Amino acid sequence: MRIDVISIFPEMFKALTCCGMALRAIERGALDLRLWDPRDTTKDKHRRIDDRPYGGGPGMVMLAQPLMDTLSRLRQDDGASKVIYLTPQGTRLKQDKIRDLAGQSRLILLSGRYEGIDERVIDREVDEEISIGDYILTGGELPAMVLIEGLIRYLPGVLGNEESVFADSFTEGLLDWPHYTRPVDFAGHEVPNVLLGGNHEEIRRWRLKQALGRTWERRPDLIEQLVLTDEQKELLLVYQKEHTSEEVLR
Ligand code: 4FN
Repeated sequence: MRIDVISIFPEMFKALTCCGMALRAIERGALDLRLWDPRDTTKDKHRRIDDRPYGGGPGMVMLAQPLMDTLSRLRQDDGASKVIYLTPQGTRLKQDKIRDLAGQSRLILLSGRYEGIDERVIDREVDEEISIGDYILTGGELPAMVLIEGLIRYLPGVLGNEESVFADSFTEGLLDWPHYTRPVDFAGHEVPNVLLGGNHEEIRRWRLKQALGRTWERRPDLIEQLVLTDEQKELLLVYQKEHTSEEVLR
């Protein structure tokens, strides 16, 4: 997958590519990440990429010209790529959107600064507006990195891909179950016995029950979106009985 990112701070993306799975994806040729600085297309001697907003008010707006010129420059070898602007006005990013976008061979991501970009760039060039959540940020670079990070695990040949992406369907849409590793006794806190017994069916049911129960407790909105199997309904009911106090039951 080729991803072109337009940002006035291309160096921020070193945080993504210095290490970890994104680096591995690049090394294996599964990810071709290219950064484009709109400042490189400016024509004035001050290399301006922003100006004051029409209508007045605080802050600055990113100029249309450097963004449009950057887009036409990076599009020279292909005009069929989806352009995504990371913005608080966008649709909230969810896993199913990431999965869909992973099917594209190429993406163009646009990260804003200041108060955002000239609306005419959005009107003319942007195909999708995506937001990673409701909080104030100083730029769209981290949101772009969040999206790229989310895409990594769907790229072919990136480790963990074949097994962990598709095989964990029995807990799809659920929060994780609790994880434990050595030692069995950590400062008096022990690992649940079921995980030490080696009964794989019992372990599978315990994990599924924990995943369901924790999702029900912490993210009821996620549970509501699911169609539970008979086994999942049964296990959730057991969890709810175990975790509901006598007081609430009365
Ligand atoms: N943010 C809000 C309301 C008004 C402005 C902002 C805000 C960076 C260029 C956009 C923020 C959050 C999630 C991009 C926030 C995102 C951004 C994102 C983002 C500089 C203009 C700005 C009501 C959401 C709190 C600054 C709410 N996902 N403006 O943060 O780019 O993608």
